[in-house]
Amino acid sequence: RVIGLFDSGVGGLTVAKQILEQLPDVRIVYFGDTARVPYGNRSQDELIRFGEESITFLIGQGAEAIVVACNTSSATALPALKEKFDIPMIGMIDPGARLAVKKTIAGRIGLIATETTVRSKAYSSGVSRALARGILPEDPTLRSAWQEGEQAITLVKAQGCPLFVPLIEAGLANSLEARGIAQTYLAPLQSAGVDALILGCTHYPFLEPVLKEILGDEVLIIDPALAVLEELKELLKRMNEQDERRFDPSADLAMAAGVSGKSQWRARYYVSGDPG
Ligand code: DGN
Repeated sequence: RVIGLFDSGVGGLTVAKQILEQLPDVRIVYFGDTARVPYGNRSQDELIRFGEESITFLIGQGAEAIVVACNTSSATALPALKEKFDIPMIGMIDPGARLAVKKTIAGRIGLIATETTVRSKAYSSGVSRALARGILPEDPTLRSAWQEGEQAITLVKAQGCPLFVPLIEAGLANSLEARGIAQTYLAPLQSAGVDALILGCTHYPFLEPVLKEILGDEVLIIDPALAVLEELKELLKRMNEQDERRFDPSADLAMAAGVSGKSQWRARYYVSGDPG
């Protein structure tokens, strides 16, 4: 399978890394829009247009599904992009929000992201959607407190971090400057008592060592890429099942030719020459 990923720059590579490590059979085509980075303050129209261009390029490279490996694009452009292209598409927000709901132990979720992602309130809506869909925290105490209405699970603080992406793109993720700026950005989240912090920008895992050092063990860092990976596994399963179903009309022929099971599936390509 060929999966297409795009981001404003190197950020989406943190998502690509998870996929490459966990799904060895998947091929990745990656587009980093380094000519137009950062996306953090782009308008919705621009982000939709950039997304369309990236996806068109990736499809041209053989992509069969797309991971929008940019939270800013996912937060603002995903519905429009899904509408425009007839190809399976996974964004960062809903998987990330679901993971945060599962992992929080105090129900106090925090977010760091680009200004655009913060302004969109996409993660707050994502957390509400996850809860409405019946996703529950894994922590038993919080789970029962929430079910009995004694404890809320919400995004209590969202912090825009406009200086992070330029620092990371400049290769300064481990610099003293990055550390100082991270301290400033994280202080309001620490004051708000967040126990789980969503890295709401795919660039931020590059800063994880610095963030961990500042936050200590009190705050769990949530990388939405891990949840995207799980969603991608599900999608690949569905795509494979669909392919097997599509083979059905020729199944008799295949049986007559003496092939079955997996070999039948491969035979589809041989017989029809039509992979789609
Ligand atoms: N990596 C992108 C994201 O996840 O939002 C954004 C980066 C940017 O260009 N500001």
